[in-house]
This record gives sequence, structure tokens and C-alpha cells, in this order.
Amino acid sequence: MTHFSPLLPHAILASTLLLAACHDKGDDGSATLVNEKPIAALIATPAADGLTITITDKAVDAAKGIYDPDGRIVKAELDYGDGQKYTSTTVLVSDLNLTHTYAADGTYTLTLTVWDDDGATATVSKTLTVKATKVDNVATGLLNDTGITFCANDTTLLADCAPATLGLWATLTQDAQKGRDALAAQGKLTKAGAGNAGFDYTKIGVYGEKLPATAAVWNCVLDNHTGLLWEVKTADGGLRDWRHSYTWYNPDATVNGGNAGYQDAHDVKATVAAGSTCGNTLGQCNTLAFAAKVNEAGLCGHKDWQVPDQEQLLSLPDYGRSQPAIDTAYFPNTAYSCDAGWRCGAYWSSSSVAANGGSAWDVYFTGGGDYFNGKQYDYYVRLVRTRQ
Ligand SMILES: [Ca+2]
Ligand SMILES: [Ca+2]
Repeated sequence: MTHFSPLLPHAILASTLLLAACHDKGDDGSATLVNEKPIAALIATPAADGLTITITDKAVDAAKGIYDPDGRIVKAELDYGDGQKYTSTTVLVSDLNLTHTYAADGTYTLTLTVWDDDGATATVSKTLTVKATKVDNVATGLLNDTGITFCANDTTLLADCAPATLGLWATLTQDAQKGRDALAAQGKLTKAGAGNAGFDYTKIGVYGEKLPATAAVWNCVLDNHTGLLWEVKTADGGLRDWRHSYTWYNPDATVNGGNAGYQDAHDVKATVAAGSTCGNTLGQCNTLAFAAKVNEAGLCGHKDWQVPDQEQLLSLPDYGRSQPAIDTAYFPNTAYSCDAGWRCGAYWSSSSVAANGGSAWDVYFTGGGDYFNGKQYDYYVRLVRTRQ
């Protein structure tokens, strides 16, 4: 009599299946071994970032995981479902212990195939959905409105743009009559977060998590309209204290306009002690060193902070305000006064002046205008990141 072990389905999910090598009596009555199929097992667990999964093979049998009841596993292949694949490099796969990071949110089917030493295979599949837990701040490239909510006639700034008040000036389509600020004033603007006029901000915490608008402590601000994530300055005397200032410095010739700038104000003015303009938080107070140090720390869960370019920096000013020209409910500790160094709240951008590589563009948060200055000046910096 011939009797086989139960044919195993592709996915072996029950640990209670009794697997035993059985004998097959050949026609001549001699006993030959029937090869038993190997066991494929797969468990995938998302990691904290949502896109990374860890994979082990201990789902079916905590002790054995992948195994062959009557032989050994000689090969394993795991298709991650996103066009990428893992193939075992050792002949005997005793344990699966893999991590894989998906490039984008989505639903993927993992398929694990194992081969035993007699050529039998087993396959198990598992479908899972991954979603980045960090803030999804893909830059939209959209422009913010100006923040200006008042209209004007030939002599007077008017609190509203009512035609009755504006008279003949009502037909000029003034700034406050158009755009996101006007929609916000009319209650017609849907925001993901909150913010003055047409601005739409969300407070972000230390791990990159979204916080309610009422949160008393936050480290970054997501601009829901432009998609940019901004550093929030501190007043704690530490690395990101708002009073620290930096010379413009970037030795990368492909982006520095042909002029690397200065590593420290001390390079320019001997009376300035090295490190003194950033509270001795850095060896040299320059824009690049500051960004590197913030990335080392991983602000709001990210390590790809950079000095904003001119266009990004110009998305911040709220021209309906001044001193500082920014929504202070989201961006406290913003420099704006004209101190002894006549900085007037000037924040560096990463953009060099096309016609003069020795200068770079900056934005004054006294009123929100931009200008350009020599890279040797000690100006403020607010870092930005934009997910690629
Ligand atoms: Ca076997
Ligand atoms: Ca407007």
C-alpha cells in the first residue's frame, strides 16, 4: 500500500500539520523515501517609519521557521512586490532576517519561495500595506499668498476691501481681493492646519509627528500649501537659538556661484572670536556647519535639512505683518530688529547672486523683503527640508 504525507498547500500556515517522512513501497517491494516538500514561512512587521519592514521566517514554527522535514533548504527567494528581490547567497538558509524599505506608500505582495535539496519548492505569500508614518511633505511648488488682508485707496489703508469703502478703487483687483488670503477672509479656504490669513501651517514635534495647533511645544512647522518643512528657532541658548548668526559658506562649486564664502566671521574680522556668533555651539559659525550639526541631531526625525533657496525662503514672509513679517504663532523667536550689526532680521538663502558670487540672497524679516549681501556677513539661518 502506498501512502503519502498530505500534499502541502503553497502556504503552510498551520503549525499543527503533522509532517512525517513516509515510506513508499516500490513495485518491487523495496522501501524508498518520498521527498517531503519544504516549509516556507514568512512574517513581515512594519518598523516605526512605516515604510521599512522586517521579515523573519518564524511565523509557523518559532523554533524552526523555514525548514525541510527530511532534508535541507538550499535556496530561498523573496520577491518584495516592488520589483526588488532577495535571493539567498548561502546554500543553507537557516533563518530569514531581512529588512526592506519601500520607496512609496502602497500595498505590496511579498512572495517567498524555498527549494529543498531534492528540488521540491514551497511558496508563501503575504500582502501588506505600508504607509510612511512621518509627515508627508512632498513639496508642491505652490506659492503662498502675501498675507495682505487690507485694501487701499489713493491716501489710506483700509481694513477691508468692501466696495462701499473703496469706491472707485474697488475695481482695481487689489492683492487682498484675490488669492488664498481673500478666500480665508471669506471663510472659503479649506486648510489642513491653521495659520494667519491664507497661510496653512501644522506644528510638528520632535519625532516628526503632527501636533495640534494648540500645542505649546513644537520643533518644526509644516507649510501645508508649499509642502516645505521649516525649522522653528529656540530661545534656549542651544544649537538652534534664534540669536546665533552665521557666515555664508558652501565649498560645493556646483552650487556656490563660484565663491565658497567664509567659514567663520573670524576669517573676516580678527576681533570676532572664533565660534562666538553661534554661542560656541559650533567650531565655526557658518551656514553649512550649522546644517550639518542639525542633521547630526536629526531635527523632527529628519537628517536632510538644508539652507533654503531664495524662492523657498520668500514663501515665509507675511507681508500683512512686520517686525517680524511672519506668523509668530507658528514661528516664534524670529529675528527682526536692526542690531549693532545692522542685520535687521536678515536670514540667508543658499542662492548666490548670479552676477556676483561673493554675495548671496537673504530675506529681511523686519518687513519681508529680499536683498543680497556679501557672504562674509553674520546673518541668521532657518533651515528647511523638502522630501524628495
Ligand atoms: Ca525534502
Ligand atoms: Ca492676495
